[in-house]
Amino acid sequence: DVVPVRRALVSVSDKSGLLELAGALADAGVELVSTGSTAQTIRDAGYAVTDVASVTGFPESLDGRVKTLHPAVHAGLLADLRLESHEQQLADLGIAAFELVVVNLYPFVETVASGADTATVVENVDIGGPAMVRASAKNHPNVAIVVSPSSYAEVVEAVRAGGTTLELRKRLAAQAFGHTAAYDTAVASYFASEVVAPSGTSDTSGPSAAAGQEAPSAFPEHLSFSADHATTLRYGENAHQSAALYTSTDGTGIAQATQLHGKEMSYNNYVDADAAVRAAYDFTEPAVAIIKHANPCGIAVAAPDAGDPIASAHAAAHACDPLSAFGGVIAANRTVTRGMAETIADIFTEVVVAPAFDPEALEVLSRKKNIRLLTLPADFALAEQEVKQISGGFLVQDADRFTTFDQSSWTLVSGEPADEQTLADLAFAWKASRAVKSNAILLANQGASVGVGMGQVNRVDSCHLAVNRAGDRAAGSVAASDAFFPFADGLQVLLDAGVRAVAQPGGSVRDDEVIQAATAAGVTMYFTGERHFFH
Ligand code: 93A
Repeated sequence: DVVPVRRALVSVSDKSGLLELAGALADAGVELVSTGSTAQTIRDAGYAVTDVASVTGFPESLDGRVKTLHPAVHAGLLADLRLESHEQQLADLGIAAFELVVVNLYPFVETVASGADTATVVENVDIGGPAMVRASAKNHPNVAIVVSPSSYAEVVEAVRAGGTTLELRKRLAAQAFGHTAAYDTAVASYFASEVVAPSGTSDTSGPSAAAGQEAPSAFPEHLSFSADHATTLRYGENAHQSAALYTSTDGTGIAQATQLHGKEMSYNNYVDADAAVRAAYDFTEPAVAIIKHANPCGIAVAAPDAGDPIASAHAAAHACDPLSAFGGVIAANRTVTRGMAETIADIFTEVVVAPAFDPEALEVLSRKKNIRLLTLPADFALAEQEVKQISGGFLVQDADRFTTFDQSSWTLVSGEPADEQTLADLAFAWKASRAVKSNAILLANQGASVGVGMGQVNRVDSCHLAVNRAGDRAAGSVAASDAFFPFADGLQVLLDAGVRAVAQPGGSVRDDEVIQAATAAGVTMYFTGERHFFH
């Protein structure tokens, strides 16, 4: 299965390492075929190179939009020379096969990051490059496809040793498909957020409003509070701060909760109850979130076969981090049962908030004088807009929701497609990670968080925290990250701990590095295409 390399197609935007590669291939007697500026660079260095136009018999045209998109190139990439019929057809057509393809794509992500206008960004959507990459990766029994300068040395070594092995070609093909998938994810998210913009803003440079959204020009009317809607609180975040709760007039959010029992709600109780409800209500299945200082110490959904689903979700959420759950705030998205109440009764808990309590549950929990029990209205909804105060003003934004949660739109960028259970665990981890303060890393297994890393100022520390909290439960768990991995280092912490699958938005300039780390570990990774910062 060793394929000797006689002819290579080289077409690269990133020219780093190009001359060393071209020199080594030329010395090994490999014929080089290249596009415009790649050929020029090689020729200027004194090596022989064939212009792709002389292979296609067609000039590079339309400002470079059509260079390699030609059957004389693609038949040479796609012919399966294990088949006599393919070999015969190539001979009849007078087309020579390529055994090595070196392509890296137009710098799309870098062009977006530079703040370029839409026309320039669109011109940097590479069409011919991905076609060659995918054709060569598909045809890996015959062709080695190289998409990163970091693979040049290994490939040169193989060429010198007599050819590429099937093992190497398979590995390169996996990287190649990951590379084009990441590239298309970046293109798709750019189009969703920057091109499909409100009329009149589509050609401006710099950040524009999210698709179809107008910026709120006036302070939202339902948030125009009056003293009629104020409740004085005993104190604020600390005992020396005075505080009040102002309730909005649209009937949404935790401020609408009715207290059935316990001590007066404090400022911090409201903050944590809000975070808990936000987390639990992200799930349609029975779910429980346990919150401390606005971060989850456990989130879980009910086991599919549980006799008492909400009690099973609570037990699993509590098991994530029992130490931190001491003094926590619990939210359930279903009626609290006696079973759940009996478990809570043994754990010091500040607040339990749920749509309702079974009478026996209320009886059990009411025996504790201080525990605050809150119910939510039957038509409970979280607020559509969020307001955050900064000194001298307010920031207003649409609430971050999973209105478009659709796992089928995720892109597999590394490893095998996940089986049903793993996909379910990834969906759970991804949703749960949204409740974690950034930078968020959440490890999960069987519908329950097993380790949460939160609030760190770099993603590596969040990964360490999640792995340490999970302990021996990290191995075999799945991971979600609220934003992309800027480098492979954070992901590597998860891989070293034995995480089996990962969901993250993607979109980093170094996605390739990150995908390669996952691929090298044989770990499945999906790009979700959507970031969920929570600060
Ligand atoms: O404009 S394209 O989408 N059309 C093509 O036919 C084509 N062929 C190669 N882009 C195309 N490429 C890309 O050109 C490669 O992916 C590579 O990034 C770049 C190399 O062009 P040059 O050698 O002129 O720098």
